[in-house]
Amino acid sequence: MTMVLTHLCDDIGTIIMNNPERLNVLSSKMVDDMLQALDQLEKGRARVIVIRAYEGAKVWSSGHDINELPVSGRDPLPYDDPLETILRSIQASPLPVIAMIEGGVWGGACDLALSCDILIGSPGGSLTMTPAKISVPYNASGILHFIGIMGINIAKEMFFSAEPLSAERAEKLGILNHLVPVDELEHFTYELAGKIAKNSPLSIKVIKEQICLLAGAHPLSPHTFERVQGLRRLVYDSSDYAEGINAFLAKRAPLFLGE
Ligand code: LCV
Repeated sequence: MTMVLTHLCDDIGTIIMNNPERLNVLSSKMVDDMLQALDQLEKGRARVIVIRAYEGAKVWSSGHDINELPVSGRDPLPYDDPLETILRSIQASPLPVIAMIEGGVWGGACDLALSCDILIGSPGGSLTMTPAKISVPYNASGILHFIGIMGINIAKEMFFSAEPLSAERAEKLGILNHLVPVDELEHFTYELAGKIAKNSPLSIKVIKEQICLLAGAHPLSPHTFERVQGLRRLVYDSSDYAEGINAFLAKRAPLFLGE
């Protein structure tokens, strides 16, 4: 039985985490189903993806399946851990991914939400980082991810206290892009997704990867610099680039073909 529901409508793909009994725990089965859904949408007509929980969820996701944490002596979050795999897949997806968040987000599910490109939450929701609660060391890529998004002091408070960070405070800190009343959350999310879906997929794909490459603020290796230049050339050499300009000048909606 699949743990996720997948929809595609008006070029917007939706992945619904759908395991109420276990509060959308990110078990290896849930992650496998999410990876399959992501792959299917990326290969299809989707131009943007929304990741959400089932309607009315009090918990968006309760994080890594504690039952699947390895017994002592082994790294609880190795590179090939299912949770780490879905985080990298979302970050590397050529499509913009929006996290539509209602309810509580726990542990590794916070990293999942933060791996999305845009986060939209509602009052009453929260983000709780739990490693210190279950004596997990977390991992370098995850910690760097938190520092990059929220800064060192807030990351320390989240990891050290394991206390919920309210959606209201997360929005003030810029962790959430938008805070929307829960009864408007779906409409707001899909309205924004629709606007993104109308823009050039090639330009968005290339800008997303450039942001990812440059966000680490590490000195640029020659490889990274050349990769960035090559990505940009992909777009300004494309017919979509000409179409975007011609459509604007002709005062008509652009028809992007992704090439
Ligand atoms: C397995 C679960 C889970 C769960 N695993 O409902 O970030 S790290 O490093 O910490 C990383 C390793 C990680 O992500 O670790 C997991 C972090 N997540 C948590 O610590 C959250 C653990 N869950 C809870 O604190 C509670 O379930 C919350 C507060 C989310 C909801 O509480 P509530 O009373 O509403 P239950 O606790 O009764 O949960 C319903 C069922 O889901 C299971 C839980 O064991 C229970 O199963 P049973 O009905 O069989 O007792 N469950 C919830 N979270 N992460 N199983």
